[in-house]
Amino acid sequence: ARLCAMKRGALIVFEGGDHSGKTTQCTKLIHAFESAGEKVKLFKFPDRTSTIGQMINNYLGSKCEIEDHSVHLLFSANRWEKQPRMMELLESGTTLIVDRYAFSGVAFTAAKPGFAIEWCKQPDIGLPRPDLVCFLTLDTEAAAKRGTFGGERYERTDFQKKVMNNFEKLKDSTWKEIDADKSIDDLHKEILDLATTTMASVAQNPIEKLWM
Ligand code: 2DT
Repeated sequence: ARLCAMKRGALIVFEGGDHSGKTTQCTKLIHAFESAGEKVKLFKFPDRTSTIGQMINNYLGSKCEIEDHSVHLLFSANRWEKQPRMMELLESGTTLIVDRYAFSGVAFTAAKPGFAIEWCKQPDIGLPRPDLVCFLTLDTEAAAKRGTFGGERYERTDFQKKVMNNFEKLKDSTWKEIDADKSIDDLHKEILDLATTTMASVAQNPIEKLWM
C-alpha cells in the first residue's frame, strides 16, 4: 500500500496597524480551532519572555536605548530562536497562528530614517514563509474611535503612517487584506473561513521560506 504523506500544519500570520484587532482575532481563531479539535498553537512576536525578548521589552518601554540596526537584529533573532520549534510543530501537523512576524520587523525598522527595505529583509531570509497573511486594515478615523495610543515606543501617528506604507510594499500572493472596521464576530467569521481554506489547501505542500 502507498504511504500517504502526513498533513502539515498551516502558518497563519496576522499583521496590521494599531487597534486593528490582531490580538483579539488570534485568540478567537485559536479557540475556534481548538473547539473543532484541530491542533493549533499561538505565537506572538516580539516574544517578550526569552532573554532577547526581555531586551526588546525594555527597549519598547524606553527603559534602555539600543542602536537601531542592533535592535532590528534582536527582533529577527527573537524569531529565529523560535524557528526550530515552529518547524517541528508545522511538520507534525500543528497549525500556527502568529501575532506579528517578519513583516512587522521590516515595516517598523524601514520607517526609521536611513533604513532600506532590502537591508531590513536580510536577517529574516530563511524563516518559514506564511501560507496566509491576514492583513487587517482600519482607516485612521475608525482606528481613532478604538482609543488612543499607549506609551510604548513607535506609538505615534506619523511613525505608524510610514509603517503602513511599508507594509504595502511587502504584500505578496499570500496576503489577504481584510477591512477590520466591522464587529469582532463578523471579522472572526471572515478570518475563520480564510484560515480553514488555507489549512486544507497547504496540507500536502512543502513549507516554503522567506523571502525566496
Ligand atoms: P506588540 O504591541 O504587538 O507587542 O508589538 N515590532 C514588532 C518591531 O519593531 N519589529 C518586529 O520585528 C516586531 C515583531 C511593533 C510591539 C512593537 O514592536 C514592533 C510594535
